[in-house]
Amino acid sequence: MPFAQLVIGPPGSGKSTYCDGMHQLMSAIGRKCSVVNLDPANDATSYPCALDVRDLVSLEEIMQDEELGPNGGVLYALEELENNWQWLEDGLKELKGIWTRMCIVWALRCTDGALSDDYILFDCPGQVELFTSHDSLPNVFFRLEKMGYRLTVLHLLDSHTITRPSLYISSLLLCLRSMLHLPFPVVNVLTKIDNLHNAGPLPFNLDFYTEVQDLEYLLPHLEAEQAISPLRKRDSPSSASDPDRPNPPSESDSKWHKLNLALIQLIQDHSLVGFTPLAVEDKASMLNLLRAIDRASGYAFGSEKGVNDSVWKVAMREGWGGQMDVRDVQERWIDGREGFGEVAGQAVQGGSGDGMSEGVERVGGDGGGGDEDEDEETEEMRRAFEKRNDEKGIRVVRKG
Ligand SMILES: Nc1nc2c(ncn2[C@@H]2O[C@H](COP(=O)(O)OP(=O)(O)OP(=O)(O)O)[C@@H](O)[C@H]2O)c(=O)[nH]1
Ligand SMILES: [Mg+2]
Repeated sequence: MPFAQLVIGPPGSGKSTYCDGMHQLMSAIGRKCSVVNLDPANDATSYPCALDVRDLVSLEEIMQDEELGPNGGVLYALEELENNWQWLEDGLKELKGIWTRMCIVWALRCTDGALSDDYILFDCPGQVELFTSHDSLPNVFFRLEKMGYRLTVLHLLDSHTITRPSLYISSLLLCLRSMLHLPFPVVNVLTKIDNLHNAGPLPFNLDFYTEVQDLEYLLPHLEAEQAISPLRKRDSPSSASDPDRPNPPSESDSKWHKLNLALIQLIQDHSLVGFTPLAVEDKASMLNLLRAIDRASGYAFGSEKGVNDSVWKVAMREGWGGQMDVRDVQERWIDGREGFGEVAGQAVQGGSGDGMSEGVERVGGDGGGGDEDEDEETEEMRRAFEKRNDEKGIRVVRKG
């Protein structure tokens, strides 16, 4: 059965970098995978691009011919893609043909004849309209589903959003809106978790933000933020004499309070949103996310289980990838912020990659139901995996 990840998220949330990192990880664990670029504004991809929407449409030409700005141009380009669906369908079939021929060469059996082992990562544009209100992207996704792909939406959000209560609430609402617009299994991800060491101290631990529970505790922080907002001050006559003085409660404050409360209750009552944290260069973090995606997509329960798979794929299916406790993430990336700075620096500069191998040890230690359950075979796989990953770490191209 073919699988696909639809990688969406606001501009700059890390979609292309993630596709690069996930492509490297999947290649390292022996899962055949291709990346398709659906972002016409992506003028340089750091991953090997199996299919590129820019071969179908040119954003520059659209902007010139239709007299559109970059945002309108991207929406127009996606409409072009929808109207030229055959281009994408043919490209994917051709890709599958290439894989099948490679399978034969590698003497691996592709038994179901169709799009058997296909696994595609779709790197999508960041315009929020595309995944909250515009029709073209969902229509393309529905057609992929018709082709037989098992789809999972990967909604990436920069972890910077948790540093401000209002930003966090609006990101949660964005997740709900995109879930309404794209009715597929979804995994919400807080990216660049390694950057959180630059933010000031947070009022709550990371699990508060990833599990999205007890949001009423956020209410005082949200209201404190709103009380010092220039917008609210301008509305309040009492602050005219002293612009730095927080406003006393007014009628408009009580309206804000009711709105905040209603939003928090809406999010919490449905318990539909949660986040997986991610630092893209950290293998433990990537493996943890891949396991979450495998559960959401059904890959973990695949019908071909174990028949044609490499040891790496079986290991992932069996849960060897390990689960990363969000408290470990907190300890490593947020509480241990000073120590991390040096490790991250080495990894980014292409140094020894200590940060990554440390992560892999943690996964190995916690994974697959505990050390006592690990039999000799799994232990051997782990050693080989670590050796392989020492040779092939995740090295993404950092723009920033
Ligand atoms: N520190 C850190 N930086 C990251 C991580 N992931 C991505 N970045 C950086 O975030 C910036 C934006 O990443 P992109 O992958 O271009 O983001 P995008 O979502 O594809 O952006 P658009 O295509 O413009 O919507 C780049 O400078 C990346 O290097 C991460 O895990 N940690
Ligand atoms: Mg991109």
